Amino acid sequence: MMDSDAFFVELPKVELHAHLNGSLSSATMLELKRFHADSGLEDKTNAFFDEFQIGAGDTRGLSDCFQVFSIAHSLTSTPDSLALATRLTLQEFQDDGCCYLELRSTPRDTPHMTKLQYIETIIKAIRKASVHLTMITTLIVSINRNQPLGEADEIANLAIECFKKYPENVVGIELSGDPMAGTFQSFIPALTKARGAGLKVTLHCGEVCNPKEVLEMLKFKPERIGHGVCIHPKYGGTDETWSLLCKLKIPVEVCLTSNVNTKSTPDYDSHHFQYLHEAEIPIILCTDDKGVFATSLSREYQICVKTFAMTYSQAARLSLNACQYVFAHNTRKMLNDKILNFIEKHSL
Ligand code: 6MZ
Repeated sequence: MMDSDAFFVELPKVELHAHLNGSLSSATMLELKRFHADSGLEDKTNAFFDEFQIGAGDTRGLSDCFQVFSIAHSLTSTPDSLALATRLTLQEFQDDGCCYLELRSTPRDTPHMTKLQYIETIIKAIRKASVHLTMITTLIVSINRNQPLGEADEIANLAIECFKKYPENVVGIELSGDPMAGTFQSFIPALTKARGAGLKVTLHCGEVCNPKEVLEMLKFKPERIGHGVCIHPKYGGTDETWSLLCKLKIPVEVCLTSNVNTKSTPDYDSHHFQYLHEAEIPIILCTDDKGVFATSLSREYQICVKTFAMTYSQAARLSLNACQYVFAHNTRKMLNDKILNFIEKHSL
């Protein structure tokens, strides 16, 4: 049997919850800084570059975490730097053994591009990279709940436009951003419109304690939810939120290190993963922001196996199960076969 690091890298995995600007590794950030310097663009990151990563013992929590993304944003404000960030990040996910990536990102107007150009730049970078990568990548368009409602509506319209124009690239829409900002209710019209046009929906749900909102979100029946920390009564949910999730069995994108480092959960041992697992709620292990939290998907699998005393076979089946929930339906069989091949090859 190969060593643990190699096993979890080689295991074909699907990544379904990765924010582009949170996924920039230190190496990618340095490359982007060099690119900025070579292009003669102003670089405002010098003073606070070291603050981009939030490690386990960091004093900063979830609410502080939303400030660090502006560091990445300042390095992805032109079409060329955004394309470079996308290309390097895709390569890193493939090098870590991902066979399918659903990348998500929030379109921004910058002095150098409009929101539409932002989305199209990422799509073009994905298409270009797919010529030499074996990993399949699709895009989920993000709405930040901190933005004014008009902006959410504009982004939903752009997501629909791009979904029609690039159906093989754009697969979904999601709601993220500081969970203390805005209300889910106010985003329902924009999300419903996108869903009506055929986009799949995933929502950051229960990242902080707010049972009323969790109920509203579950009743909306998104195709998947992200985090799902405060749903079980032990974690700030209620009997009603938990029993509804158990009834609907909405797949949860679980981000272990993100939850620990932002202190949504005190440590790995007490992570709600075990409750979801026991209740047979579908789980997809994900990284969230692999750059900010200095992690990788193979590392998340390793942590999961170590923390919850799982076998390699159970870990491989977690990956196999996850591929049923990818938004690009037409890739499911191919992904399933790829992971099954790995399982058979290693007699798991
Ligand atoms: C909620 C998060 C997040 O979109 O610019 N984002 N939203 N909870 C989290 N948990 C830690 N991590 C990242 O990537 C950065 C954006 O993703 C969302 C935030 O809106 C952040 O600004 P993009 O590529």
